[in-house]
Amino acid sequence: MSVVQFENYRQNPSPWVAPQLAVIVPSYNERDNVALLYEKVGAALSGVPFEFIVVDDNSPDGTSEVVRGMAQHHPNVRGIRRIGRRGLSSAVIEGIMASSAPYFAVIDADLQHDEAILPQMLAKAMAGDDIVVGTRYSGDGSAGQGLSRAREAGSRFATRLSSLLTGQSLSDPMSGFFLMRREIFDQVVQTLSEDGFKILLDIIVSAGRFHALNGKALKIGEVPYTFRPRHAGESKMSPIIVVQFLGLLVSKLTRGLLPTSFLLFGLVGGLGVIVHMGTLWITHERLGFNFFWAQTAAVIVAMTFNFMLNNELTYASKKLRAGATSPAC
Ligand SMILES: Nc1nc2c(ncn2[C@@H]2O[C@H](COP(=O)(O)OP(=O)(O)O)[C@@H](O)[C@H]2O)c(=O)[nH]1
Ligand SMILES: [Mg+2]
Repeated sequence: MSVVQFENYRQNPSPWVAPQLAVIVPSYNERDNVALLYEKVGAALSGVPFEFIVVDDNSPDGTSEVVRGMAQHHPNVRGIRRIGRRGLSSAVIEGIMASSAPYFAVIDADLQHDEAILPQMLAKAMAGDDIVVGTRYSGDGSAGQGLSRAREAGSRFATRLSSLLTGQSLSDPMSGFFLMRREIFDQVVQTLSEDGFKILLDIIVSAGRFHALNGKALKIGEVPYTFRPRHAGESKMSPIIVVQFLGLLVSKLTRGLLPTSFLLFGLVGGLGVIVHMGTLWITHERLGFNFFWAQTAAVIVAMTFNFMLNNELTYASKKLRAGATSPAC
């Protein structure tokens, strides 16, 4: 903004309207997607005062700089840049906490979710639904070309597993596309897990239990849509995320008695015992080391293995990288 523009603005400030809806966009390496998503969301939500909050984990591709540039032109765009942290769920939680809008929606940055259904989702929430989920698996919805066959089978299996937890016959609790009243979120935010990809499932289970304690049922609405292929960039889904998801399921099934981090730590420790015994056997029996040196080798190998796996899995959200002075992403 030039000095003249700034002075003009000071004399005629445009009226400010509080956002009614916060659109939360978790992002990691999405520089070629965020601006297009903003345009599409703006077109879909025309007339709705909304803010667009991108929570980026210091993406190496410079997504945060792109968002900063967008915010120079659009007053309803905000960027949160997190340093030394990773994780979809924790990014979403942080974005929601940074907004005061009475409703929020969570949508992926890669244009796989169909933003055109946002007004319908908002209308359902305003009419009384506590949570409205964009679903790929009911009505006119479909996973379209957005998922490979293996991923669709995995997603459907995970959906069945999670109905054990929710006790609800939801068609797509694994969806990353949902809209809700923030009041419901505020009631359960302290019990949510920051690890992993499946924040919606976590919210449904936690809010369902909270409501049950008060003798009420959670009202969940669904709006079908067709899942699209990713626009640009690559998926961040990985086997580590799948293991974290299983940890979340057990943690929620035991009502937090076995936290995800404890389960992952235990899993790594158990595998470490196998690595230790295997190294001991090879060095002692096969390579002919005496017991002292075989045991020393086994301890060093198992210790290193445990550290590396814990760094990748248990502490993925603050993973250490060689050469970095602080947790790097
Ligand atoms: N802030 C943040 N966003 C993430 C992270 N991992 C994934 N995302 C974002 O979450 C959304 C879904 O991720 P994506 O890789 O498309 O997963 P997929 O659709 O299951 O293959 C995208 O907008 C990603 O950029 C992360 O560690 N931090
Ligand atoms: Mg995606």
